[in-house]
Amino acid sequence: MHALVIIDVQNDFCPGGALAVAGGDEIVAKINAMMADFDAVILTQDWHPAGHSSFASQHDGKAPLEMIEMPYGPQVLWPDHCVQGSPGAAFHPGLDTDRAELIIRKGFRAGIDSYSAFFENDQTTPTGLEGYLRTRGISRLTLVGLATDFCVNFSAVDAAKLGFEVTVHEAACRGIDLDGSLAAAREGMTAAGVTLA
Ligand code: VGL
Ligand code: ZN
Repeated sequence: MHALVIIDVQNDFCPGGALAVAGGDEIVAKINAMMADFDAVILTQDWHPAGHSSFASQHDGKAPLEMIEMPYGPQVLWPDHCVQGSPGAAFHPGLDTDRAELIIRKGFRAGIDSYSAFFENDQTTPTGLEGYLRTRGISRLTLVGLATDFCVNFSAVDAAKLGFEVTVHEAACRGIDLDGSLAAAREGMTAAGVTLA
């Protein structure tokens, strides 16, 4: 069983959104066209409470894209984005969400961010996706979506570590590229055994 896992194709990560990824909307039609080729389609949705600890607005004197030290390690600070129930947290209106059999939400705990669809940024708190995939007999994953160097990257590396056969379809991803993070993500994914297609 081979699943298409569509990472965070949400308004806030598309042009005009709070944390816009360049060309984020360009991948929507491609992703829709890919869906028919998979046994299962799964969506992830970045889903933060207002005042989330990853928002620069919650840290005096800090600006978006600066780093802080959290109890679980270093954390990039972001503009307020993907607040639960807000238009920015909604999926891009062009995305065909009807085909999705699961929507996994992440980043909903105020004190911890979650880039990966499998584990929060402490790298131990599970989202439950692993159990869902295993109990459905899904062993192969193709990942697409936003952003290549953050949520796609962390999801792909965790999936590979868990023993899934993972491909990232880069033409259906777009990255943020913060201080070389895109090149580092490609290297990290390759080292983890992820196939970049
Ligand atoms: C993401 C930064 C903050 C992502 C989510 O989806 O890549 N990036 N929250
Ligand atoms: Zn987020």
